[in-house]
Amino acid sequence: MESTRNQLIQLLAKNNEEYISGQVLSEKLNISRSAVWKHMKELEKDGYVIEAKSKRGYRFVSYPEKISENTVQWGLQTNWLGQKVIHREVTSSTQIIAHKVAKEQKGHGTIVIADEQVSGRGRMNRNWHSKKGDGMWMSMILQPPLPPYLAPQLTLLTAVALTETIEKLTGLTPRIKWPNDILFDNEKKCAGILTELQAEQDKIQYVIIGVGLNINQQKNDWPEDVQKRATSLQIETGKQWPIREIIQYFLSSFESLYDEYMKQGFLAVKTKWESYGFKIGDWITIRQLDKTRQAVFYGLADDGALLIKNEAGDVERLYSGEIDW
Ligand code: BT5
Repeated sequence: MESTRNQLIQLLAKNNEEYISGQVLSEKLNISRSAVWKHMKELEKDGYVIEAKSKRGYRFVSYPEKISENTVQWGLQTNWLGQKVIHREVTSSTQIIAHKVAKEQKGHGTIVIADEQVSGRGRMNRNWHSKKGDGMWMSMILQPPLPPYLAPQLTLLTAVALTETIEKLTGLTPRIKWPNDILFDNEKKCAGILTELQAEQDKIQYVIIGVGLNINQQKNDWPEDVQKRATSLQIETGKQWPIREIIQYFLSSFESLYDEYMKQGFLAVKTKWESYGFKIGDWITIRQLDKTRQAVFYGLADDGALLIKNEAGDVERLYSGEIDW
């Protein structure tokens, strides 16, 4: 059962910026008018700006910038992604919560967001530094009707949606380093993607896509080893950025690309990915398990594999590994 407070926020939010009378609110929520007034005072303490006019009622003028289940949904322009939001101020990792929710109730489109992760994780159990209030730390639960071997395409799709978001909102020119990093021409990384999968042999049960984007960090917010490789939107532009709006823009961008991908296949993603791909046409170093070798990076194959020309001149497809230069 939803709390009275949340129902109140939703009623006011649905009404956009129009007034809604205290009488109507008290009837809909089944509470007295003075209880409505007390709730309004509590909301104001949380940063909601509310206008109250006699004979007309109440209306929201603005929402607090801080992230919450309600503020993420206010003005969100998606059809299915983020229609359910789980928010934590502090958690170990949003991936862990998302796995638990997906196991219990599936929840295609549910997102989990945290202000801070104390054990944020990258690939291969590496650490992902996720300080309080400075970034977008989010996991999306998806149930794509796909065989498991196509799941890596979703990482590439996410990278495109994230890159488009950064480019559109900040005017920066981000690049994608195969398969999961977003960086700039200075080779500093501002975002990473972690795709985790629960699957049967030929069917995905669910995918959790974790996205970490550094937004308002300063260089000395990170330990030294991370400082060497990391950057944030604030460092690149010299400006603070509103996290809530970035989350909303990203969700819209992801949803429309995902819908297009489901209708038309990977080609729509591939073309966009290649327009942002880092070092296409250059010599790169490929690391797979304990083997390192050089090759020319050609681009993506039609299925999303990394297409390279090895030193013997043969073209190969790679499905895993890491690249460097
Ligand atoms: C990634 O791993 O880039 C995937 C990161 C995914 C993070 C999200 S946040 C929401 C969700 N919940 C989680 O717990 N995780 C996901 P990988 O390619 O393995 O990169 C990890 C490496 O990046 C580390 O070994 C560090 O060197 C570096 N690193 C750590 N924190 C960083 C940061 N905030 N910014 C840039 N680089 C960082």
